[in-house]
Amino acid sequence: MRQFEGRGADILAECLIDAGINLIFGVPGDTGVVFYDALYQRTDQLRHILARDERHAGFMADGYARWTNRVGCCEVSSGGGVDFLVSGLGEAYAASVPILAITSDIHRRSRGTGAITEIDQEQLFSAVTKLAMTIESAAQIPDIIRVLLQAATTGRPGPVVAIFPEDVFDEHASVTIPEMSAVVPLDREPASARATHKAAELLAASERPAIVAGGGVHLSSAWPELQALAEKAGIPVATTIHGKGAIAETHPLSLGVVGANGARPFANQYLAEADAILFVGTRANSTDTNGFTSPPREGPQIIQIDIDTNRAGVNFPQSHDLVGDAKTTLAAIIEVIPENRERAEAIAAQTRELRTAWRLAEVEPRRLLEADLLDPRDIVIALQEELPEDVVVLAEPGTPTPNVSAYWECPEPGRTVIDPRGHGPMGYVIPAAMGVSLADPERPVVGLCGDGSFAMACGELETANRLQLPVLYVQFTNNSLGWIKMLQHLYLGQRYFSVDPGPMNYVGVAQAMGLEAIRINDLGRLREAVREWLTHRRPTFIDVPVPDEITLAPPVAPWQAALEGATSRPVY
Ligand SMILES: Cc1ncc(C[n+]2csc(CCOP(=O)(O)OP(=O)(O)O)c2C)c(N)n1
Ligand SMILES: [Mg+2]
Repeated sequence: MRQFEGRGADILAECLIDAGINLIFGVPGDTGVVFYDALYQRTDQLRHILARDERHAGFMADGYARWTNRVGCCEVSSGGGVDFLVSGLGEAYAASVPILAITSDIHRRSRGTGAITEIDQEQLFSAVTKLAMTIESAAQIPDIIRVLLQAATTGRPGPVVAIFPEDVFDEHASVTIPEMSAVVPLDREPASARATHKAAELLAASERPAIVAGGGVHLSSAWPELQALAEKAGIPVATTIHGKGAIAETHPLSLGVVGANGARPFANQYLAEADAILFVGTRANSTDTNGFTSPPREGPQIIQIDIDTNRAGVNFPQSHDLVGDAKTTLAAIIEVIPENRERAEAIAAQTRELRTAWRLAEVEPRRLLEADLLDPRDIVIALQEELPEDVVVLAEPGTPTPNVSAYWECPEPGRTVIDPRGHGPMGYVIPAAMGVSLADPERPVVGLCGDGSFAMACGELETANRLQLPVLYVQFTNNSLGWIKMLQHLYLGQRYFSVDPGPMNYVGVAQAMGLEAIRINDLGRLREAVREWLTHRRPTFIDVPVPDEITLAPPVAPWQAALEGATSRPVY
């Protein structure tokens, strides 16, 4: 708690500093220039990262927040800026990522005049934020920022917006700045003791139990508790894509990713046959459960831990719900659940066998129709073999997501694979990888992209070059919106429509943005290029030609079923 006197813009900057925020991703605009002046005077405490597009400023803050479990901060201006930022927050909202967005707005005197950039920002942001508040006087700034940070970091985290009419930035005030925090989670309330005991009883009584861990385990840093429960009670752990890495995927009790996108078939099968499932910190939606078959809605005993009352049990209405933080609730279950080392050993042996058999089947080279294309599976495996264990990998929708989910194996618990599965927005990885890299500059960061996504985000590569960020982008190039083409292929009689844009000189574009860029269609050469990159860590782009999904189906469970004769299109 401290006193401060100055312009609204200075008060805001001081609040951010007190909350421990030291990076802001943004794009300047007319209504925000006074805030930029406040930032200009504080560059030693608050670093502003100039993005080239407001969507990307949102995605950078999102990547930063997923990696650090702290609030990511972005700022944009009225009109075009806020319109674009909506696209940068939708993913974060759906994926429970804490972001504080600061927006400027027209002068209060101009309201209703049809001023250029005028729009109702609270309404605009209402579908992509937990809370959007307009600040009507400089004196209110500290309290409102504190409330917004609290909203972003408690319960199910998410984006919040502070909207500043430009004259509030100019207004002088003398304020008390209260204590505030930008760390997630702010509270760690466990579920009730009664609900916890019942969950422990149900799990102990089951014969074929399983845990499905989601992104909530990462948000709550519940990795040690998850592993300890699995080991004590003998329960194998699958994860959703957002939960990937919640337990080390090399752990004997790990089943890897489950669901409709990137699951190992044995994981889906295990979940389909389990008699008790503990969901932890996951929406447990159709994609996470392979269309509610792994596990099915009817039959097994479902237990669901979620911090959000509105989430626990929604998709499995007969579930036993535990409303609480993942870490403390798992710890409470561990306290009361009986030890079952015998079951742990038996399941570990079985899981090891399934995993080994699957791995062996997957090392067979697959015949590709065109000789100079690489198999996305082999690219992912080669990258993992060449990259150090502490690398963070980001995966774009399209080819990267199912291949990384299935073939990348997180060696340690933690959110080292970041995959935007809230909405799956194309164009996320190029900027989000920069957010991770800026949060942790020593760490190697690798973004796996698609060519369709590249077209949406390539302008941002200039930022990676300007800041000389140690990011390696590897693009799976099929010159197609391959994912959608595959849907037309499987379910719409191969009537391909508007899915084949013209090819682009991707390497040329990346070079023009200042990156080292190269096209590689040989696995050995790719390995060499990765090793080279590790020695210099300059921003680099590698364009790798791959077959599209219709030629070589990725591990997407409903597609594999369709190829074997199933006719119904998956419903999200
Ligand atoms: C912003 C946005 N628009 C549309 C979609 C729908 N969509 C999902 S995957 C995909 C194609 C992606 O193409 P590309 O990046 O080249 O990946 P590929 O499937 O070819 O590997 C599209 C259009 C989306 N996910 N995001
Ligand atoms: Mg493509």
